[in-house]
Amino acid sequence: MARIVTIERHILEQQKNHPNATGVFTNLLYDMALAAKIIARETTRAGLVGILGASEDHNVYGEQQQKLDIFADRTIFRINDHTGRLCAMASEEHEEIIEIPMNFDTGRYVLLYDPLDGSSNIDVNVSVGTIFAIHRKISTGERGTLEDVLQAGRRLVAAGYVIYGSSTMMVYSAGQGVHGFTLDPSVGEFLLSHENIRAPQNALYYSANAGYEKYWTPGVRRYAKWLQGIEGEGRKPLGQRYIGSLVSDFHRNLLRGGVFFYPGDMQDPSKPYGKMRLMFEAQAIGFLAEQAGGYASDGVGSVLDLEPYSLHQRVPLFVGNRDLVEKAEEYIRLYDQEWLEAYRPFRTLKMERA
Ligand code: P6P
Repeated sequence: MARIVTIERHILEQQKNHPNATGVFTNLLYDMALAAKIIARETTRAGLVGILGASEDHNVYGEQQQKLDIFADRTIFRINDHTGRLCAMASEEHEEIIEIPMNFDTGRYVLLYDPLDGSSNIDVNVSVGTIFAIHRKISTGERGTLEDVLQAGRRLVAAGYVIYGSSTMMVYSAGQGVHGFTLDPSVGEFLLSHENIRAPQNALYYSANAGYEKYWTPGVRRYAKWLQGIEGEGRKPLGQRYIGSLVSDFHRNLLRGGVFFYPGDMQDPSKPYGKMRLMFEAQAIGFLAEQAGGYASDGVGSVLDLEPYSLHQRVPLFVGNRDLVEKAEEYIRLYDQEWLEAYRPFRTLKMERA
């Protein structure tokens, strides 16, 4: 009979290699698993409990919040606010960092999360996901600060996502490889289903919103043609798959090999940095990609090396098989000098000291 490995057992087994790791970290990941189960239950019933559809609220980006966004955001907050494991949280749906209520103890970790990424797909029954990232507290005070939250991806302790699709999966890494767990609703447990996921050598897909090709820079346009086998050495074309939900697109490419890209462009030269959120999407996905042998770039270099300057800053994102992502950097170096000059200053902006 195959081993039944829950998330808790897997983390405990992994921690044997990390003598100084504490159970706090295990419990923090377990808290995220509980949040995932609660969100999964609502996501699969969204059409039935009147939770479907947009709410009257809007998030910091001015995007209309879907009711499930708000439910997921509140669920993750309520599961984590009182545990004493965190010194602060940050959510894609909140403009400022989220302090731990004064009546609760604080802890050594910081949790950043996008509660329901791809939420515009909810009403059309397309997979959506939760993305989370965990940093260690670095400030000296009792409670967390912006300094604890705005850390480079290189310093991440762990990251993961939950994908609410044909099944509910939780994929995480604590720095020792990427591991996938599938929810068995009959017992309410995530069970190990994909141990040590590695990006396949041979990629099958590329994911990009070709509807925006008009706005892409010359290098990115040529890169897309290279992926299609039209430009360059005439490689075997990759299939184009784009769901419009980062977690779903990334998950498929992670398992089957491929590259996802959402480039910066010059539609507005003062905003050459694209759409992806560094702190709530790119860092976690980039950490997982690297842990699986892949790579994540903003078109210039690793997104994990970017020193954040603002909680909701956006970055271009090319993520997946390392050779495919490095090819994007090469095309940008060769053909996108104008964009590079517009974007480079954003890579070295410094955090506004709170
Ligand atoms: P577009 C969802 O809003 C999201 O942030 C990602 O999940 C997804 O990859 C991307 O935006 C889709 O953006 O502009 O192609 O609809």
